[in-house]
Amino acid sequence: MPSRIAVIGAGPCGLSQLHAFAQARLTGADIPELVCFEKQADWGGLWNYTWRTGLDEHGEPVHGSMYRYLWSNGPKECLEFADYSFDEHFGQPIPSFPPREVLYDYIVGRAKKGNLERYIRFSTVVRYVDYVEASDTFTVRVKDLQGDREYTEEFDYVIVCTGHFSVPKLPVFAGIEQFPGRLLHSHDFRDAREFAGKDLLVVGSSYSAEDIALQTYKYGAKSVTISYRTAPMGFDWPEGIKEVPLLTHLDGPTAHFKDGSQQLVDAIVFCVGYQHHFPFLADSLRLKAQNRLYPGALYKGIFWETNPKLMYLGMQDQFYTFSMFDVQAWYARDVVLGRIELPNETAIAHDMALWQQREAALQDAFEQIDFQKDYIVDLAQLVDYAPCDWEMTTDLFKAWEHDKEHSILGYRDKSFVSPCTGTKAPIHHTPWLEAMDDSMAGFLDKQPIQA
Ligand code: FAD
Ligand code: NA7
Repeated sequence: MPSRIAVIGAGPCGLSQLHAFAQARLTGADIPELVCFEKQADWGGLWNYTWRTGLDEHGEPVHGSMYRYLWSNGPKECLEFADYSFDEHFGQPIPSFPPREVLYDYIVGRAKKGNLERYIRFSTVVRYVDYVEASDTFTVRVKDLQGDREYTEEFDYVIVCTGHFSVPKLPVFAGIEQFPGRLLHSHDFRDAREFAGKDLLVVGSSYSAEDIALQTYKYGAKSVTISYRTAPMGFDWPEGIKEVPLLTHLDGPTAHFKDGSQQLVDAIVFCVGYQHHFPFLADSLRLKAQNRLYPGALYKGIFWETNPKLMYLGMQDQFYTFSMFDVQAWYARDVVLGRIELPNETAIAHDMALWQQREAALQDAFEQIDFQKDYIVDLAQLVDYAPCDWEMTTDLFKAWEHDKEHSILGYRDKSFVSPCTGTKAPIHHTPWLEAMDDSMAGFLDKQPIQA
């Protein structure tokens, strides 16, 4: 039995991992000592909203990338914890697309129920992790930010749960230094109202570009121009939002695009994605990955190929989130507890190659959804995570994709059935486009409409 595990980060993944061990303990298993290091003063990861950008109160890079008025961009039924339903947490059925604070409350609710804070050292940033071959352990150097003190401890396993949507990618475009307006990455976007009355350029064509375009439209931007690199999102955008090819250069406030068109803009939000960035890991342990469904070098999407005592959770591009993190956490736990044995190196390499080949052949979002579901089922079948109708979740995701094609402004007004409880969600009392109040009280207090 190994004695100590370091879990780095108390966001959704870190909390899933602590919860998985705590559940095994409740059923009589001997579990190792768990120490979770969390650099923020509170848990919940990205869902723990901060108004700060740049550096935090300790001079550390701000982790948060979420913004005011953020509503879930997928149905909550697809991320529901199979062992802690929304019905249990809120005591009433709630609509399918909640605002951030509601999801934060839900994540934290299960952690509080399990008394998980006993494992967490808050305001403690991990500075460096290295592997010591002689002792087959990891040294973990951390800084207690409140106490202004560094120290090092040894662990038998390290589980990295630090997320990968916090460190921006930032391409350079000619003329950017002379651009007279506001320039920012989506990581630093906090409040759509800042862009009311402005002509905005959004660079990128994925979830951040889509949602920041919608948010700024909703809160009064004069126009939103979305510039894509590979392909437009192609939604039926309302008047005031348009898609154009890639930005080539800026000439003062004028943005020029690949098709020769141009647009006068007041501000630019670069929604060009994030880096998998782990400055606290020794080179030999550090995952280098793009935002993919099956990042290389991780067996089962979790275990560092050359040293499986190092694990990573949640490093995938994500359709599924909280429930996928749970299944990963259960699997990682069961390997640590010796309930699942890892195969030999050849079998590991073969398995990873099969998944990577399959990912490379995926044609569209529908196939990607099936791929991620199959990945989860591959893990779930070997662990005792609460039953979940995974096939049903893919149907929900596909319906959601169609809803977005049908109405990009209206998809959040739809209602879904929970694959965990069978509860049909009511519809929010106010259509998303008119719902300016994103508080939990505002969301829960008024009666929803029965679907
Ligand atoms: P995070 O939530 O990023 O948590 C990582 C934690 O690690 C943080 O608490 C951080 O402080 C801590 N940490 C980092 N470095 C260190 C260190 N060196 N030492 C100690 N602690 C450290 N998902 C959905 O399901 N629905 C949505 O609507 C949705 N919207 C999103 C919107 C935005 C703008 C973004 C960026 C993401 C969104 N996501 C959404 C996806 C999101 O990635 C997941 O929901 C989830 O937060 C991932 O959890 P995580 O634990 O992997 O990472
Ligand atoms: P994603 O999903 O990784 O998407 C990044 C986007 O940025 C994608 O459209 C890329 O275009 C585009 N990109 C990347 N580099 C460039 C350059 N150099 N020029 C132009 N466009 C570029 O990140 P998101 O922030 O949208 O989403 C991350 C999470 O946040 C997600 O889980 C959401 O729920 C919220 P490409 O298609 O590759 O050409």
